[in-house]
Amino acid sequence: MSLQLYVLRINEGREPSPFVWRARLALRHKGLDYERVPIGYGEKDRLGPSGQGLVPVLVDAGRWIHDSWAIACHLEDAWPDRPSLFGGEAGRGAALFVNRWADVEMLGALRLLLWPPTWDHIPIADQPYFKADRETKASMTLDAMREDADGKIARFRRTMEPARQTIQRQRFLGGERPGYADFAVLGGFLWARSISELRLIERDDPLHRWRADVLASVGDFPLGEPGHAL
Ligand SMILES: N[C@@H](CCC(=O)N[C@@H](CS)C(=O)NCC(=O)O)C(=O)O
Repeated sequence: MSLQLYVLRINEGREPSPFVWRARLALRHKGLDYERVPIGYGEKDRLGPSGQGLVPVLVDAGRWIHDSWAIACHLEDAWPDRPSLFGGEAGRGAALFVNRWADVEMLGALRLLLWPPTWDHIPIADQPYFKADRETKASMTLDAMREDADGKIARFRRTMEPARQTIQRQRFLGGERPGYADFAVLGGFLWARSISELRLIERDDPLHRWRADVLASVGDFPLGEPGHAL
């Protein structure tokens, strides 16, 4: 078996992409060994064979697969005997909804909070690209994004309410076992952890218990120090 995962790596070995974290958690859940291939923002031409320029990209025996959801589906279909990411077809459908909710609502609330500190940790040569790209996407400057951090954290905490209510009734987002719905959401927290020491959730938030349980489920997962992913 030969698996390679292309990941985004910035200063001090930080890996900020929430989508890459999803893929790493899924590979770990499946118990699959793989090689991580780090690239910088200026090296996306190395993803050429995938036909696009975003990470994560998984290369499985010469086949290039891009998009974190497509990677999760590939892992589930190619290794059906390993621990399931979805727990069946109905679970796959529900996990897709959670994945899209996390893309739109959760990451939507996190972007304005996390793009500025991500920029702080990007090699100087790549900063102009990142600044122009993210400022266009957000229709505001990175400096403007830095304003009202408390308001943005409050919005993020409200956004997490459906997840909070779910894990107060069951152990994981998909039920009693961890799975891809959990990894899709945890990816956002691991992005935050990789580039900041922001307290995204309050000390007594039930999401702490859930986060710890998801991480425990993947065993000895290399996270590094707070503020330093790996
Ligand atoms: N829908 C894609 C999104 C992938 C994506 O946006 N990746 C970002 C990293 S977070 C990226 O590669 N960005 C490169 C860039 O902005 O130039 C997925 O789920 O994998």
